[in-house]
Amino acid sequence: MNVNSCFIAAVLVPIGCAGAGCGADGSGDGCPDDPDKDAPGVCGCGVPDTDSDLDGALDCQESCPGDPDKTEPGICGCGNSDTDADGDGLADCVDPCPHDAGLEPPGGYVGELLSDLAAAPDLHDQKTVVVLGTVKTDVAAVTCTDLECPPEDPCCNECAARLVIEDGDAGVGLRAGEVSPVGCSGTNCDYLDNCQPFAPDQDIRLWGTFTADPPAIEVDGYCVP
Ligand SMILES: [Ca+2]
Ligand SMILES: [Ca+2]
Ligand SMILES: [Ca+2]
Repeated sequence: MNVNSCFIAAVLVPIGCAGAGCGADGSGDGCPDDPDKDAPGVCGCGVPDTDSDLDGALDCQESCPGDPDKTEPGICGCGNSDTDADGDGLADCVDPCPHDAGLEPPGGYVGELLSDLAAAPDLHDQKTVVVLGTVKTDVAAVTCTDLECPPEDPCCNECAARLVIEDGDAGVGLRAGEVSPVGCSGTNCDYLDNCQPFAPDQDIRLWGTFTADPPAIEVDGYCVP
């Protein structure tokens, strides 16, 4: 046996401490450079074994240490649920119509900004567009029959109104399509509540053919985003 190696071993191996956690320097500190740890633990020296969001996975073991419901970003990212509310296989965060299974804009979802349509209508003339906005009733354009209603039917009048979809300062009109009429119908008592299917102030995603003059969309389909 080599005399020198025997001497070194006798100096370096501390008495009463063996295995993980025993420092190579014989101090008993497995993490000599980490003042908070004596042993590597799960996360290793220099990284605390902390579970910040208390979901059972240590911060060093997961990609979403601040989201107690997720350990990986998944589709929607940390902090956002991957819920698929309508069960159509698309998570809500990537589903243009998250509440309507099977109802999607044509050709997948390609967003168009209403401001783009309003700023350059000729560029989009006769094209299929998909837009997101809020339905507004053009109150000035509301027309109602003006009948004398009998007491038993106080709201006998019929009303119609021009609808606009708005996003900030931009807005385009909605035009009646062949399939589903676009406009208000109801009575002069409650026409603003009877704007179906486009209730006033309802956020909506719709698609159809855009015409430039006047700026309007002939609606083919829509959903509540
Ligand atoms: Ca955690
Ligand atoms: Ca987590
Ligand atoms: Ca979905």
